[in-house]
Amino acid sequence: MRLYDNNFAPSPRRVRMFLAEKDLLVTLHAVDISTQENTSPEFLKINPLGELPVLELDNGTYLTESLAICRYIEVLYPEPCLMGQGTLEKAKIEAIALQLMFRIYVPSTHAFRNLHKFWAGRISQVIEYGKLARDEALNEWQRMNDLLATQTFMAGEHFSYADIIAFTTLEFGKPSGIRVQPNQVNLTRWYNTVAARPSAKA
Ligand SMILES: N[C@@H](CCC(=O)N[C@@H](CS)C(=O)NCC(=O)O)C(=O)O
Repeated sequence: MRLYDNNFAPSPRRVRMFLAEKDLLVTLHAVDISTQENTSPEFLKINPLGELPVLELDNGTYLTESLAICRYIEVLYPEPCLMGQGTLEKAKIEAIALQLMFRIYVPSTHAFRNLHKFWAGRISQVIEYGKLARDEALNEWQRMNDLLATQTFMAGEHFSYADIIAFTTLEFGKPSGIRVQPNQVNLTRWYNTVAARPSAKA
């Protein structure tokens, strides 16, 4: 298997962290977003959306979407379990994963694209929209801080894929000013716990 990857982007990092938790090594193929290698004709043949990550299987099939890639890996390599044991736990992890993706990750990408200098000159930035998106993400992190008052991890008492989404999203948000606030003690405790895992370096 080969992962089309980018060191700075959160979606490929989700997959790298997932693989690291499973202790799986795959060949990494770096694709440079800053030079728009991801929109080159060669890469668009691999993923017409021009997005990373892409997992190339040994039979030449290309899998896109980090969630789909992780689910594929989870089925092939079920241990350690990252997407839940049993119907209820699976559903709870999926619910939090979707909330994190839509309510925090998406606004974080809007904040990054509209506020960060990386995108200046590459796209038209709307600063006010970026600030609104940043505030939306910050409000949701407060909600997550409240949730973590009564549970160890994002989806309950076990580390899961939801924690991988949350951790990579939080790290991604930092350059856009989306950070854990000093009074968010539960989120701080959770962040330090996840950051101490070897997979956090992936
Ligand atoms: N829903 C997709 C999102 C993929 C995505 O947005 N990838 C970003 C990097 S995090 C990308 O390739 N962006 C290319 C660009 O912005 O030009 C997934 O989870 O895999």
